[in-house]
Amino acid sequence: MSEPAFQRSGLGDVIPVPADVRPDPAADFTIGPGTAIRTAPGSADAARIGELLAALLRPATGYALPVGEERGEIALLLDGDGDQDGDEGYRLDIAASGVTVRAAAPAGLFAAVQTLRQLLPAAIEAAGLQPGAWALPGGRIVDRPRFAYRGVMLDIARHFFTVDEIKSYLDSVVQFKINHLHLHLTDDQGWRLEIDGWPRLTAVSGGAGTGVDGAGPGYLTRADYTDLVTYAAERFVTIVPEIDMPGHVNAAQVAYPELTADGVAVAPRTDTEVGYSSFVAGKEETYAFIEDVVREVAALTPGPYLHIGGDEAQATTAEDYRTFIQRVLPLVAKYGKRVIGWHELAGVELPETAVAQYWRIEATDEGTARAAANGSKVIMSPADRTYLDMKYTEQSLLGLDWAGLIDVERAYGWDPADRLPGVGEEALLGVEAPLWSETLRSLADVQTMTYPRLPAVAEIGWSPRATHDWESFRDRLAAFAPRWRRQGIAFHPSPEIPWHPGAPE
Ligand code: IFG
Repeated sequence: MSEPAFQRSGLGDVIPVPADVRPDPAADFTIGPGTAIRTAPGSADAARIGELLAALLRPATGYALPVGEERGEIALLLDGDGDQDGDEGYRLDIAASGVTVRAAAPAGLFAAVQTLRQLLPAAIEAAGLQPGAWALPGGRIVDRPRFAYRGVMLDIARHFFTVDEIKSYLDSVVQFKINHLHLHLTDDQGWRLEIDGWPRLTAVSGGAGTGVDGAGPGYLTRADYTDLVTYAAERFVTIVPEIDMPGHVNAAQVAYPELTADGVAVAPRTDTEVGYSSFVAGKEETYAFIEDVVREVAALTPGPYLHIGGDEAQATTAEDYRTFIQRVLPLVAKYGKRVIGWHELAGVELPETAVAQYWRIEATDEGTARAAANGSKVIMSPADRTYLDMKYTEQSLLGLDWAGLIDVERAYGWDPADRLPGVGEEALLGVEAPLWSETLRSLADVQTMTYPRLPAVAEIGWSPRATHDWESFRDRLAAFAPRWRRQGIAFHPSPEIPWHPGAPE
């Protein structure tokens, strides 16, 4: 019986489960001291991905694992079939002679690297030398995503998280082929992105004492944000910045009283109430401010999306909400971005380029269904399934419970194409798991709420619907305990899962 850390993975023991798995037990490949990594000739992206793979394998194996274009038993090639593979698809062949990855685009090579990582024994995740036998199970995987948008959202307004914490979070989510990170940058309690020309947004509303219970001073400078966007792009993750409006704007109004109806500054808020603040739809100052913010955020964001929030605007009349959204939509387009908004936005006529993010728990939503019928895409984030800030059980110390308790099985047991009448497969851009930070104070808290439920949403977003199976997912998830322990991820050891032993407790 081999030590659990070297428990063999089957070729399909991957999360998200690959689309097509054909084991060939006679074709195992063992990475050895002389193994090299060969990358597609002339591709800087492939070379960079080769280096990322080598960096994952070198610490535990102690092998040199040189990366080059001439020779290598592990080959990362860009000669995939674009029609079959799409941007993120890949074909992975593991044979006794070596490993060949074929993809049409670099994102497919990166996806294959995440699969390869999971096919090696858990000990590969160790930061230091392990005795080894680095065997990969033989056979062929042909894989590609069901949905293009597979996201996670981090709320850095209620509680601020540093650039390093966000990078660490990114490193963990890409293992599960998550490819969008939505940053909730502004809310009632804090404004967390520096905006030229409006310095008080961060100087005042990103300063000491801001955040829920005054816990989270901090903000991203322009340079920080650019650093994050670059780091994410190198890992094929698109950053989606959110400036929430017309509600959830108390922090902006604390900094700039001209953004309130009577020009009188409002008090900072460190509680968790929602729905009490609103921009003034009838003031031109509002739109001058928003245009400056949109212009700057768009200029700093290479990704195609700018999220304008739009949720819980209880302090905005329906007429003012309509006026406001109809003024802001053209501003986002003017600066070259596609709008994403929480699904309340769909109460207003939307251009079909706009994306509605459904987040509630009701069985139906007329606005979202209408937007889908008009050609808009929908991101499915039903709070009763995907909100990572919901408690696992009543005993959970962290999190809220307004959308109900979400254990791992509940996070896994749904399908986005069945969630809302009128919003079928063809209307779905994908799925996203939001993590609100009212009750979170550390990266460990973020990890505890994220793992093991995000892998469930990641599998729903990537794997073919026909592969969806709770027992299979549960057993594949069990193998991540030793991996997450070695990675220092403070996951919630849910009793639903038969976690594998191994690695330092
Ligand atoms: N709803 C609010 C969030 C946050 C959340 C906590 C959305 C779109 C409840 N809006 O979810 O700001 O407070 O679960």
